[in-house]
Amino acid sequence: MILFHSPLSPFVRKVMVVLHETGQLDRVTLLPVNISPVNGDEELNRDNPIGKVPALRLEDGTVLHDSRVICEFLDLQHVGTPLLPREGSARWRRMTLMAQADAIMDASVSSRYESFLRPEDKRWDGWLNAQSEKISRSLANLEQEHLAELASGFDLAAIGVACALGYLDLRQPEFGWRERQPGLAAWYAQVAERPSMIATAPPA
Ligand code: 99T
Repeated sequence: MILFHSPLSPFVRKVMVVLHETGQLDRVTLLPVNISPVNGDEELNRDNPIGKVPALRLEDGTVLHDSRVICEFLDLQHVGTPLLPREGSARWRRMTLMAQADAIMDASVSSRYESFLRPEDKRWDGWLNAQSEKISRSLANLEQEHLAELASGFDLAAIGVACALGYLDLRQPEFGWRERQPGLAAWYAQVAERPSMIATAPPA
């Protein structure tokens, strides 16, 4: 299989962590893409019309996107403990946490594009503040409501949250999330030591 890859993308990182955690790394060849929302990649656009990474091209040419679809696909391809409950209310709770982790990444990526890519005279502080508030509310909610769930296993939801926090460290270190959410920080300090997280850490 071929994975359209960028080492800085937290969405790609989720997929890479799942490949590590489920022992499927050798099934995938990485295809590096220099990704920007205003300067797409032709081959990627052909496979994923929305032009975003990650996308996974299977052996038969079928292309899967986005990251949540790919992670769930990979979770059905190994014989170890599933990384997402297959049924029941736990499945929907974990999927909602996965979605929340992705939404933190979306808000942070939006901030990155607004503050880095958009021409300086067109930048909008109100937009940046709103993204920060989304992230703050989500992190506070994770700390107050979901820490025990996160600590119960490194599944797709926990992988998503870990990759979202890693991305905040990469792109918004000034956000200072650890001071605001010490419980989440303690949890993250532990999971960041996992070989899958170390191997997929974005280059400094
Ligand atoms: O927006 C674009 O055209 C290009 N952006 C991307 O490909 C980003 C890379 S993270 N990917 C996504 O936004 C994927 C989101 C999708 N819902 C998923 O796969 O889950 C770039 C981070 C950075 O450069 O800082």
